[in-house]
Amino acid sequence: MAAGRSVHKISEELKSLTLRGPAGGILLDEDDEAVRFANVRKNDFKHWERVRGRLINILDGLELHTSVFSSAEQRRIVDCVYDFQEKGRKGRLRERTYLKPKKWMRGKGRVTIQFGCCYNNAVDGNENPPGIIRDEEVDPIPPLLKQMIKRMVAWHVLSPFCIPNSCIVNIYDRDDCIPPHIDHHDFVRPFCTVSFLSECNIIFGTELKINGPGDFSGSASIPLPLGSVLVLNGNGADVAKHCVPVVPTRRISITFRKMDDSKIPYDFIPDPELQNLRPLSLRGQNHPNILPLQQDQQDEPPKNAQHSQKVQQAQHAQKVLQSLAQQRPMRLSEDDFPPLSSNTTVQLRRK
Ligand SMILES: O=C(O)CCC(=O)C(=O)O
Repeated sequence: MAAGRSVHKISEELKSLTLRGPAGGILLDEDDEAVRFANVRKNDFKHWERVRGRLINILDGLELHTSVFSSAEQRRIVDCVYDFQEKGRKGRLRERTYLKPKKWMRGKGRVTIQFGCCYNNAVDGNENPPGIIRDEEVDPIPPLLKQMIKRMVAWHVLSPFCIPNSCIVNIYDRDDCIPPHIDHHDFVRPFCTVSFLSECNIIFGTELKINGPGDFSGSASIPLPLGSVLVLNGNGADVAKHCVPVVPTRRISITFRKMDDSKIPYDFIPDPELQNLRPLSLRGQNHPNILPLQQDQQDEPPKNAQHSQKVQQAQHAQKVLQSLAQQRPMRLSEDDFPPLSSNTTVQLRRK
């Protein structure tokens, strides 16, 4: 019973992050959140290219965090995206929130739904240059997508110093793509993209080749697992271009970005729910998901198999979180100095 209280305490604490909709419905799962947080994996990437005579890791600053959103959460988010899409089709979203390509053809583009700001890819009919259109309003970030932001900050995926205040949903149907680009500097770094429905590769390189409509190639390729978050920063955001070539089956991604303060739309109202978000503490002692169970709690025989499994999961979470908290910079290995001609992407695992 006492050990049960400890597990209960963990989930109570994590309820401060409870992910509820405006009507009180649970949007994202909170069960076993300590265990799930402990199971998030972070990969860094290396791919060396010569840029202006210097050999550099063009993927420096990229991080892929896997298992951030569970299958059930992904389903809820995708359903919510379909609702937006339906509303957009029926003209029920604010103008320019929902955009679709003028003509459907292979490699022509994709449906996008933008929240927080109206971003212009290319010079538009009103002669607005590419970038945020400050005097145009779109719908604000909806509750479920705000919950995603809270989760990513709480789980150390996004920095509390760079909390997104805009996002763009990309709905790729078969043969849709996103062409090679570097994200506009009206958005600050880092920013991130979350993947749903089908896995695809995102291609990076200082030079990306356009072989045909939606057919792009580059020197580095990173598979994006479902429910994962790719954080783009440093060279990975600003030296390498990136693109997603035509996809064979439907895929959805949501890109979250913080606007540069000087580019924020004139009528933008900061969302109070997204202010002062804090990551879960990793510093032992004062956070219940890394507090060791009391001795008497550990010794008490488990009441039943399910209960004992919960206790084991909590202990596992405590151990993983403790080791995360104690992490030292990684030691250099041969992987840090790949052969100069290497064109493979080396993935480093923290754990
Ligand atoms: O769909 C993706 O994963 C990439 C999206 C992207 O590059 C963007 O929204 O700028």
